[in-house]
Amino acid sequence: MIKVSCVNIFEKVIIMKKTEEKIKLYSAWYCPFAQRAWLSLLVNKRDFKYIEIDPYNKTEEWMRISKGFGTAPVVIEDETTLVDSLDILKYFDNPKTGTNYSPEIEETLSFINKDLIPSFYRFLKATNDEDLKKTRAEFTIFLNKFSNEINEKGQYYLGQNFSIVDLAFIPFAYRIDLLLRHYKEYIVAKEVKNFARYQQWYEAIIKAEFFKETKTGMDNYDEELINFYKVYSEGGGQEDVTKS
Ligand SMILES: N[C@@H](CCC(=O)N[C@@H](CS)C(=O)NCC(=O)O)C(=O)O
Repeated sequence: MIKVSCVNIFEKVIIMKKTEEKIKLYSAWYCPFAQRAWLSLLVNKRDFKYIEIDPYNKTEEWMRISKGFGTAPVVIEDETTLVDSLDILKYFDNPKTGTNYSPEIEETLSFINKDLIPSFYRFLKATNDEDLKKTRAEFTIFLNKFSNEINEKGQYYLGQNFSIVDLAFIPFAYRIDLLLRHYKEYIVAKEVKNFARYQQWYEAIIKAEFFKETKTGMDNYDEELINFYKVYSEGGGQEDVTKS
């Protein structure tokens, strides 16, 4: 298995990124939470400087930048520091240029963050037969719930309006397709009842230029993601992601 060092990845990422200093995005190339923030900046057409960091390396500087949280993403604009990806999505939300937020979607965001995403990680990390069966069934219920609630009157979750919900879930939907297929032989098309609807939503976003830009310019992005998450597929990796 080829293991590309962080330095190589870092160089590639730095070359392709914008250099406007006003907004700084501290990101880790593999991180789905950071990808949310990155997508939001692109979709809402904000200039920013991308800074690749290793959030697991708790240097003094990183802990100072991240206000003691030590997690990616972090976004800084002037005096404002944001350390949570959903807060970042809301902060840059701009219905005129990109995303759309309304308080009515809070319940959906909470479902995505507290049910759907932790259940994805539980399934990815499951190793014994009993856990695999249980986590797979639970995850499939949640994924079907998301799919069933995609509005039929447009290509996005809310229908015609591109929204924060689309950005909140798409980095995970991408990893679900890639990683669960690779590590758990889980094929979304076979598990989601309303798959045509789900696929239409999924492809509308992953084929968009802004999504492609967040794939870091690495030719072997998918392969690198698969390598990065190997330890998760064996039950390791970050622990709190499985908790609601
Ligand atoms: N609630 C945070 C979670 C972010 C998160 O867990 N990021 C991971 C990388 S994907 C991280 O920085 N982990 C470092 C650590 O847990 O020490 C958000 O939504 O922004």
